Amino acid sequence: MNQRLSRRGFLKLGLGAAAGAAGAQLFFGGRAGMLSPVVSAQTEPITPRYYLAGTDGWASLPGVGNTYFYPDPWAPEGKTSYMFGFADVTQHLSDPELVSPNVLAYKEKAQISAPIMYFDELDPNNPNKEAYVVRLTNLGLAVRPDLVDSHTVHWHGFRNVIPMFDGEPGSSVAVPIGRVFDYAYYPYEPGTYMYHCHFEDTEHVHMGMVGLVFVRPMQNRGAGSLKASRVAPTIAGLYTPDPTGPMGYAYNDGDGSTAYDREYSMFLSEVWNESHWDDAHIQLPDWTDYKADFYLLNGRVYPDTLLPNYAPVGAPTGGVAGDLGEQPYGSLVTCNAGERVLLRFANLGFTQASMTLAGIRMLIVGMDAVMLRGKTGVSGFYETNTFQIGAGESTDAIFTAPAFSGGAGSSGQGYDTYLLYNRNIAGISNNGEMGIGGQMTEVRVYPAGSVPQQLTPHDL
Ligand SMILES: [Cu+2]
Repeated sequence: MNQRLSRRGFLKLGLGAAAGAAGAQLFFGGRAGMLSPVVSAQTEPITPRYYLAGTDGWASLPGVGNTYFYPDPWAPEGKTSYMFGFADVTQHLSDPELVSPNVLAYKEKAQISAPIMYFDELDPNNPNKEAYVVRLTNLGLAVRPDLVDSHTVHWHGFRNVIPMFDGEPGSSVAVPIGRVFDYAYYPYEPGTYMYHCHFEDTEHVHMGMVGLVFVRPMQNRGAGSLKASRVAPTIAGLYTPDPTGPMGYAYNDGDGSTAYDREYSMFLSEVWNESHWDDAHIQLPDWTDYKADFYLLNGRVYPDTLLPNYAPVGAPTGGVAGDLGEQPYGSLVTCNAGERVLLRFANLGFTQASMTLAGIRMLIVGMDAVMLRGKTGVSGFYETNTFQIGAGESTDAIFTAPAFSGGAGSSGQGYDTYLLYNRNIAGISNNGEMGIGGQMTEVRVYPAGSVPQQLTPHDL
């Protein structure tokens, strides 16, 4: 099998043969990345949209400490907790594979909340059926060189999975240290998903190899769509904003009911100190003892959640030196009065969260990447201040920012503040300490026309 194989030839061979070829390439030195064209009518390799590097690293989770397992005494200055994760090395896609010093420099620089990935729904009428590709390499672990685990990328809840690219290592492909593999996807179902490494998944998910991925609907673009002026994404995943209207739609609603002006990712995960210490110190955690000590929102805990997005370490902008270099995502929501804001929640901690937006009703329009609308068209949208979100679930919530009140109660800063937080009281504590922390952030509503148009989801 080679990359010139036609689509017809591929269909004749079937996926079983493709999987066999994958094994041959993996074990006999072929580049697994050559597999990506097999699932496409294209004869040239598809340029990956994202390039992830699996490795380990250290997170900064501020809290009162000095328990046995926290802060980890081996942690570098400013850090507290060992972890595994993915680093975003998309900017180095054109570097030589496996030997790029730019990519190798990310060893021990993983993100505890994985790179936010987003895609446009594929056009079901496009005969080329070109897949999206996510490239994964495995840099190994700096602190645990004895631990030679592979890594994978698995889209949780994704309904159009190609079995070979599912990332469940028992039945598809995992990436050993020093190798590269291209995962291919056909996203035909818009919505909010999450992805994670599926290798030793209880451990790797909890250690940080987990993040949010979402698919934006066809309705956002194309002739005759509600959003004809939208421009196709670039390789980096960036969109050219539409200056004339809402940024997009959460789903193919047909009537604009899921329109939004801004969108933010709200990824929920957790840290059990003992397991993170165990993995650094060559011990084996007993997962039946699980308890969450930190509850993370986009990889940080309050009040760090209010700090801006940072370019991750190694980014072209130079990254940020300091404690949060590998926790690049803030969770602060800024908007103008009257705007509709989509919050994409996904939870891959191990406990249920009870997310509350105090003072603003949220319109729940989707759950688990399904628009809440029955087959007969009856709307299941509902308004609430609080919703429950269990492990492995996602929820799409749109709120309309209320009128600006004059900034009363927020020290005259020029905006109104509304708290967004986990009402499970443990979820807003940092390591059990008094006071607030954890899964909490703010929605700041400014007078109309104050906040510039959002250029990219989550202001990335
Ligand atoms: Cu892994």
